[in-house]
Amino acid sequence: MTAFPFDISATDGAARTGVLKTSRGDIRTPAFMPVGTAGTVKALTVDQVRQTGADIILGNTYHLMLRPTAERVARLGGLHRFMRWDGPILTDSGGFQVMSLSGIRKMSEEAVTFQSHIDGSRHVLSPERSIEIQADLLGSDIVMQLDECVAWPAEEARAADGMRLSARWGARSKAAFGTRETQALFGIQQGSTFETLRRESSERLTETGYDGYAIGGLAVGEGHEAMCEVLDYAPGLLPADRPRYLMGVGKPIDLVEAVWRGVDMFDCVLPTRSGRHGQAWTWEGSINLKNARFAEDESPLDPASDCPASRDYSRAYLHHLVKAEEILGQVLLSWHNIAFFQALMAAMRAAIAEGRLEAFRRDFRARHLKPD
Ligand code: PRF
Repeated sequence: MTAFPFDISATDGAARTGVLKTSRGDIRTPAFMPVGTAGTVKALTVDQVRQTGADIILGNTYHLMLRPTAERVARLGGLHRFMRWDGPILTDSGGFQVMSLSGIRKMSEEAVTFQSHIDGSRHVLSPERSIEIQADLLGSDIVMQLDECVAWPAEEARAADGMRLSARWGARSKAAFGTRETQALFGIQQGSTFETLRRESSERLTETGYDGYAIGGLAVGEGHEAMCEVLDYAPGLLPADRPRYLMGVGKPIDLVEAVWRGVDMFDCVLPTRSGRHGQAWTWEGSINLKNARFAEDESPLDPASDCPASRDYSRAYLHHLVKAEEILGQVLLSWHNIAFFQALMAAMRAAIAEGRLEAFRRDFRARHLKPD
């Protein structure tokens, strides 16, 4: 396997900071990956995304295979060239998006069969086809195995079936991926909220052997406390010398609690999606710019930020843009939120390096655990 070098430069309790070195550049960890589902981090140019400090973005097999199709992206030179992002790209394998977005689906040992949410057309996604799309056609740098994310809440027997199918699909994904010089393959731990299943999942993943390990099946409705309970043990079941990636998480408070428990990488639509709905995340918590209390508030979202969206525009102006449903409101709030998430990760990296993550977390909880 490639095994992109992962240099951990400091630890603080279970938390770690370091650099994952890919052929397209370094990823400073803990890292937050903005979501570029359909070949775009919604509302932002890649130059804006880069300016926020993001080292890597995420793309989705499910969306791109349906439109414009993975074959077309390949003919156009791959996803990096197509969308003009020259840094690393991690692609998700498609199984989770099939579950959350598509119409009818059939899950068999061989593959998942689903109907497009766009035009109802029928598609088959197997572990081998997901690898082909991600690694060969899109040209992803970090490829995820196809897995099954069991809906929450789940009976233990159902969660065990999904976890074991995911483990078998992982082994098939690895066989299809083979050995590559400049691309990495990550396995995905499943097992819902059951410690014995998470343990078995980790053992099977470690035996197959991957370049990195994701924690899947969380943030699917169980809530912050239940997720934290799983994160009390789940990261520690995975190899300490490889990156750990918590998929689809989360709110700033989730990121802080997960980093504290040993997670290195994250992705979430929250900063861009909530930005399009008028919500801004700040060091003091989240606010909605629609609120009348901002109508004549001349302060920017964060005067100390070097992001223009955070520093140069008043809350009054943002309030006006959101109320008037102007596109610029969505752009500026998405931009600000991505910049805030990157600033949060940078602050945690510094806190870990200086051995003060516990104090950082205590202060952050005091501001962010209070009701919005
Ligand atoms: N599996 C995959 N992608 C995901 C998840 C998962 O379990 C989640 C769960 N939060 C988000 N994205 N492949």
